[in-house]
Amino acid sequence: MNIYIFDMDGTLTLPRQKMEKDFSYRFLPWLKMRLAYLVAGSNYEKITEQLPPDIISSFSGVYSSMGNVFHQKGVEIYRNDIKLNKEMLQTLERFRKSTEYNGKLYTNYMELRPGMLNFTVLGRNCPFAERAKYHEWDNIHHEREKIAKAINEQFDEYVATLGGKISIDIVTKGGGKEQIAEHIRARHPNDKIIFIADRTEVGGSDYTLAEALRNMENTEVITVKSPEDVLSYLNI
Ligand code: M1P
Repeated sequence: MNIYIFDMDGTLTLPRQKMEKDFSYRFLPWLKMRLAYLVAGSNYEKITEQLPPDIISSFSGVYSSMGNVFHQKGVEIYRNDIKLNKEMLQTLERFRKSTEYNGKLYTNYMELRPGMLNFTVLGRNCPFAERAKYHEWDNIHHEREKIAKAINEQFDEYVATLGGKISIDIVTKGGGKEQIAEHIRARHPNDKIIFIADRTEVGGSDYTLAEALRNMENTEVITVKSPEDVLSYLNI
Protein backbone atom coordinates (compact mmCIF):
# COMPACT_ATOMS: atom_id res chain seq x y z
CA MET A 1 0.00 0.00 0.00
CA ASN A 2 1.15 3.57 -0.68
CA ILE A 3 1.14 6.24 2.02
CA TYR A 4 1.04 9.79 0.66
CA ILE A 5 2.35 12.98 2.27
CA PHE A 6 1.29 16.29 0.75
CA ASP A 7 2.76 19.73 1.32
CA MET A 8 0.11 22.50 1.30
CA ASP A 9 1.31 25.94 0.06
CA GLY A 10 2.44 25.74 -3.58
CA THR A 11 1.35 22.09 -3.78
CA LEU A 12 -2.34 21.68 -2.88
CA THR A 13 -3.02 25.43 -2.99
CA LEU A 14 -1.27 28.53 -4.27
CA PRO A 15 0.78 30.01 -1.38
CA ARG A 16 -1.56 31.29 1.39
CA GLN A 17 -4.62 30.88 -0.88
CA LYS A 18 -7.77 28.83 -0.43
CA MET A 19 -7.90 25.51 -2.22
CA GLU A 20 -9.54 25.99 -5.64
CA LYS A 21 -13.09 24.53 -5.85
CA ASP A 22 -12.23 22.51 -8.96
CA PHE A 23 -9.14 21.13 -7.22
CA SER A 24 -11.07 19.94 -4.14
CA TYR A 25 -13.85 18.51 -6.35
CA ARG A 26 -11.30 16.30 -8.13
CA PHE A 27 -8.99 15.63 -5.16
CA LEU A 28 -11.56 14.67 -2.47
CA PRO A 29 -12.81 11.38 -4.01
CA TRP A 30 -9.19 10.34 -4.61
CA LEU A 31 -8.19 11.26 -1.04
CA LYS A 32 -11.10 9.39 0.54
CA MET A 33 -9.85 6.16 -1.00
CA ARG A 34 -6.21 6.62 0.17
CA LEU A 35 -4.09 6.94 3.28
CA ALA A 36 -2.55 10.39 3.22
CA TYR A 37 -1.02 13.00 5.53
CA LEU A 38 -0.68 16.75 5.21
CA VAL A 39 2.43 18.68 6.26
CA ALA A 40 2.56 22.48 6.30
CA GLY A 41 4.84 25.22 7.53
CA SER A 42 1.74 27.20 8.50
CA ASN A 43 -0.05 26.76 11.79
CA TYR A 44 -3.23 24.67 12.06
CA GLU A 45 -5.53 27.73 12.02
CA LYS A 46 -4.18 28.79 8.62
CA ILE A 47 -4.68 25.26 7.29
CA THR A 48 -8.34 25.45 8.34
CA GLU A 49 -8.64 28.79 6.50
CA GLN A 50 -7.16 27.39 3.28
CA LEU A 51 -8.60 23.87 3.05
CA PRO A 52 -12.27 22.78 3.17
CA PRO A 53 -13.24 20.78 6.31
CA ASP A 54 -13.98 17.58 4.32
CA ILE A 55 -10.48 17.65 2.82
CA ILE A 56 -8.86 18.15 6.25
CA SER A 57 -10.87 15.34 7.84
CA SER A 58 -10.03 12.96 4.99
CA PHE A 59 -6.32 13.08 5.84
CA SER A 60 -5.11 10.42 8.31
CA GLY A 61 -3.19 13.16 10.09
CA VAL A 62 -2.25 16.81 9.72
CA TYR A 63 1.21 18.11 10.66
CA SER A 64 1.38 21.89 11.03
CA SER A 65 4.12 24.36 12.05
CA MET A 66 6.69 22.22 10.21
CA GLY A 67 5.72 19.00 11.97
CA ASN A 68 5.73 20.52 15.44
CA VAL A 69 1.99 20.02 15.92
CA PHE A 70 0.03 16.91 14.92
CA HIS A 71 -3.78 16.69 14.60
CA GLN A 72 -6.03 13.76 13.79
CA LYS A 73 -9.70 14.38 13.00
CA GLY A 74 -9.38 17.86 14.53
CA VAL A 75 -7.87 16.62 17.82
CA GLU A 76 -4.38 17.78 18.76
CA ILE A 77 -2.16 14.75 19.43
CA TYR A 78 1.17 16.49 20.19
CA ARG A 79 2.91 19.84 20.08
CA ASN A 80 6.57 20.86 20.49
CA ASP A 81 8.16 23.99 21.95
CA ILE A 82 11.14 26.04 20.85
CA LYS A 83 13.67 27.98 22.98
CA LEU A 84 14.73 31.21 21.30
CA ASN A 85 18.22 32.55 21.74
CA LYS A 86 18.23 36.31 22.52
CA GLU A 87 21.22 36.96 20.26
CA MET A 88 19.49 35.28 17.34
CA LEU A 89 16.41 37.48 17.85
CA GLN A 90 18.63 40.57 17.96
CA THR A 91 20.27 39.51 14.70
CA LEU A 92 16.83 39.26 13.07
CA GLU A 93 15.86 42.70 14.45
CA ARG A 94 19.00 44.13 12.85
CA PHE A 95 18.09 42.61 9.49
CA ARG A 96 14.65 44.19 9.70
CA LYS A 97 16.10 47.62 10.59
CA SER A 98 18.83 47.57 7.94
CA THR A 99 16.81 46.19 5.00
CA GLU A 100 17.33 47.91 1.64
CA TYR A 101 13.77 47.10 0.61
CA ASN A 102 12.19 50.53 0.22
CA GLY A 103 8.49 49.55 0.36
CA LYS A 104 6.39 49.94 3.50
CA LEU A 105 7.07 47.44 6.32
CA TYR A 106 4.25 45.91 8.36
CA THR A 107 3.77 44.43 11.84
CA ASN A 108 3.99 40.77 12.89
CA TYR A 109 7.44 40.25 11.43
CA MET A 110 8.34 37.54 13.95
CA GLU A 111 5.60 34.96 14.30
CA LEU A 112 6.20 32.44 17.04
CA ARG A 113 4.53 29.11 16.26
CA PRO A 114 4.85 25.82 18.17
CA GLY A 115 8.44 24.62 17.72
CA MET A 116 9.36 27.32 15.18
CA LEU A 117 9.78 31.00 14.43
CA ASN A 118 8.67 32.54 11.15
CA PHE A 119 10.54 35.75 10.29
CA THR A 120 9.78 38.22 7.52
CA VAL A 121 11.34 41.64 7.01
CA LEU A 122 8.11 42.73 5.29
CA GLY A 123 5.75 41.73 8.17
CA ARG A 124 2.96 39.16 7.98
CA ASN A 125 0.22 41.80 8.45
CA CYS A 126 0.84 43.19 4.97
CA PRO A 127 -1.85 43.47 2.28
CA PHE A 128 -1.73 40.51 -0.13
CA ALA A 129 -0.41 42.60 -3.06
CA GLU A 130 2.62 43.65 -1.00
CA ARG A 131 3.70 40.00 -0.74
CA ALA A 132 4.18 39.79 -4.51
CA LYS A 133 6.02 43.13 -4.53
CA TYR A 134 8.47 42.03 -1.83
CA HIS A 135 8.88 38.59 -3.43
CA GLU A 136 9.86 40.16 -6.78
CA TRP A 137 12.36 42.43 -5.04
CA ASP A 138 13.75 39.50 -3.03
CA ASN A 139 14.19 37.42 -6.20
CA ILE A 140 16.62 40.08 -7.39
CA HIS A 141 18.31 40.98 -4.09
CA HIS A 142 18.19 37.57 -2.33
CA GLU A 143 17.65 39.14 1.09
CA ARG A 144 15.99 36.05 2.55
CA GLU A 145 18.83 33.80 1.39
CA LYS A 146 21.35 36.13 3.04
CA ILE A 147 19.40 36.14 6.32
CA ALA A 148 18.99 32.35 6.34
CA LYS A 149 22.70 31.91 5.57
CA ALA A 150 23.70 34.27 8.39
CA ILE A 151 21.47 32.45 10.91
CA ASN A 152 22.76 29.03 9.81
CA GLU A 153 26.39 30.17 10.06
CA GLN A 154 26.13 32.04 13.35
CA PHE A 155 23.81 29.81 15.34
CA ASP A 156 24.67 26.16 15.30
CA GLU A 157 21.55 25.05 17.16
CA TYR A 158 19.12 26.49 14.57
CA VAL A 159 18.25 25.74 10.97
CA ALA A 160 16.79 28.52 8.81
CA THR A 161 15.12 27.77 5.48
CA LEU A 162 13.19 29.92 3.00
CA GLY A 163 9.43 29.83 3.70
CA GLY A 164 7.05 30.64 0.84
CA LYS A 165 7.18 34.11 -0.77
CA ILE A 166 8.22 36.53 1.97
CA SER A 167 9.57 34.71 5.00
CA ILE A 168 12.08 32.33 6.48
CA ASP A 169 11.30 29.52 8.91
CA ILE A 170 13.63 28.85 11.85
CA VAL A 171 13.60 25.61 13.87
CA THR A 172 16.05 23.89 16.19
CA LYS A 173 18.15 21.18 14.48
CA GLY A 174 15.94 18.16 13.78
CA GLY A 175 12.81 20.20 14.59
CA GLY A 176 11.77 20.85 10.98
CA LYS A 177 9.52 18.93 8.59
CA GLU A 178 12.09 16.08 8.57
CA GLN A 179 10.86 14.96 12.02
CA ILE A 180 7.69 13.54 10.50
CA ALA A 181 9.59 10.98 8.38
CA GLU A 182 10.26 8.76 11.42
CA HIS A 183 6.79 9.42 12.85
CA ILE A 184 5.06 8.22 9.69
CA ARG A 185 7.48 5.33 9.16
CA ALA A 186 6.75 4.12 12.72
CA ARG A 187 3.02 4.16 11.92
CA HIS A 188 3.49 2.42 8.55
CA PRO A 189 6.64 0.25 8.76
CA ASN A 190 6.06 -1.77 5.59
CA ASP A 191 4.39 0.66 3.21
CA LYS A 192 5.81 2.82 0.46
CA ILE A 193 5.83 6.51 1.45
CA ILE A 194 5.36 9.07 -1.36
CA PHE A 195 6.01 12.75 -0.59
CA ILE A 196 4.56 15.34 -2.99
CA ALA A 197 5.84 18.90 -2.58
CA ASP A 198 7.03 21.97 -4.47
CA ARG A 199 10.09 23.17 -2.52
CA THR A 200 12.30 20.09 -2.40
CA GLU A 201 15.42 21.91 -3.66
CA VAL A 202 18.37 22.59 -1.31
CA GLY A 203 17.32 25.36 1.10
CA GLY A 204 13.62 24.97 0.22
CA SER A 205 11.04 24.38 2.94
CA ASP A 206 10.44 20.73 1.87
CA TYR A 207 14.10 19.81 1.40
CA THR A 208 14.83 18.36 4.86
CA LEU A 209 11.81 16.05 4.72
CA ALA A 210 12.59 15.04 1.13
CA GLU A 211 16.16 14.17 2.18
CA ALA A 212 15.06 12.27 5.32
CA LEU A 213 12.73 10.18 3.16
CA ARG A 214 15.32 9.62 0.43
CA ASN A 215 17.56 8.18 3.15
CA MET A 216 14.88 5.65 4.06
CA GLU A 217 13.94 2.58 2.09
CA ASN A 218 10.71 2.27 0.15
CA THR A 219 10.04 5.98 -0.37
CA GLU A 220 9.65 8.35 -3.31
CA VAL A 221 9.78 12.14 -3.55
CA ILE A 222 7.75 13.86 -6.28
CA THR A 223 8.50 17.51 -6.97
CA VAL A 224 5.65 19.54 -8.43
CA LYS A 225 5.37 23.16 -9.54
CA SER A 226 1.68 23.79 -8.80
CA PRO A 227 -1.66 22.24 -7.78
CA GLU A 228 -2.26 21.56 -11.51
CA ASP A 229 0.88 19.41 -11.51
CA VAL A 230 -0.48 17.42 -8.55
CA LEU A 231 -3.69 16.63 -10.45
CA SER A 232 -1.63 15.50 -13.45
CA TYR A 233 0.60 13.32 -11.29
CA LEU A 234 -2.43 11.70 -9.58
CA ASN A 235 -4.12 11.43 -12.96
CA ILE A 236 -7.45 12.80 -11.70
O1 M1P B 1 4.22 26.59 3.51
C1 M1P B 1 5.19 27.41 2.97
C2 M1P B 1 5.37 28.68 3.79
O2 M1P B 1 4.19 29.48 3.75
C3 M1P B 1 4.32 30.71 4.36
O3 M1P B 1 5.38 31.41 3.73
P1 M1P B 1 5.32 32.92 3.20
O4 M1P B 1 4.54 33.71 4.19
O5 M1P B 1 6.78 33.29 3.13
O6 M1P B 1 4.71 32.90 1.83
C4 M1P B 1 4.69 30.59 5.83
O7 M1P B 1 3.59 30.08 6.53
C5 M1P B 1 5.89 29.67 6.00
O8 M1P B 1 6.09 29.40 7.37
C6 M1P B 1 5.71 28.37 5.25
O9 M1P B 1 6.90 27.61 5.30
